[in-house]
Amino acid sequence: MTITITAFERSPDGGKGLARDTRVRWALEETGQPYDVRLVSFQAMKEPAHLRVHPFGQIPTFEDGDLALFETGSIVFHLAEQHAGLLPADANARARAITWMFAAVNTIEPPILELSIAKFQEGDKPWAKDRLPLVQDRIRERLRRLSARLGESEWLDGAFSAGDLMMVSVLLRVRPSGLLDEFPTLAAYVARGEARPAYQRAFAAQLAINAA
Ligand SMILES: N[C@@H](CCC(=O)N[C@@H](CS)C(=O)NCC(=O)O)C(=O)O
Repeated sequence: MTITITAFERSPDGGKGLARDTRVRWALEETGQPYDVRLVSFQAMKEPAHLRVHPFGQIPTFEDGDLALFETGSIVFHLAEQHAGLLPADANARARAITWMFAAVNTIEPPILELSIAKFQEGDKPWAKDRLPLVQDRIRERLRRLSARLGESEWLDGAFSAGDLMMVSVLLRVRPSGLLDEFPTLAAYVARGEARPAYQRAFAAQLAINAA
């Protein structure tokens, strides 16, 4: 049975790898799992067939036999549990890597998401100009502390793990704002993630669809 994920028929970023199917593709590549992709339009995502798999009408989804999942954190965690390469064998190290996965989606990603909402969905509101710097500062505060924790280390906790995969993926989404480059330690960390052959394959696969 082949794994099938969903991705945008046309990603709003035009193939810069910021749509969240990229992190799932990356995990599939790191763990050596072949997969198919079902492309969906914005309209199809809100129709019953897709809503049966993704209750919020979003991408990506993951289907493998009779298992259907949504939420990238859960999908990457599932892959990391099923296959070698993304979680350490030592129980404590494994728990710490999982903690970083949660930190990525629960602590770092929310203010980054807030920034795109402030810019693209609420940019025309009368209070938008006052709100933007507040959101940017909330991101800076998170990045400052993450950068301090990473320090001179290559990855967040020992060898590359699903925690790094999720963290790098989340940080990539803030790079277009210029905020990531204010933290050279984190910019270099993200570049290390992007240099991994598995990331490159994932990136190229989503680009091929969007450039077509
Ligand atoms: N927390 C979800 C977020 C999923 C998400 O926001 N997906 C975006 C694409 S990156 C989407 O489908 N946006 C279209 C929409 O919400 O209508 C996850 O990590 O899987």
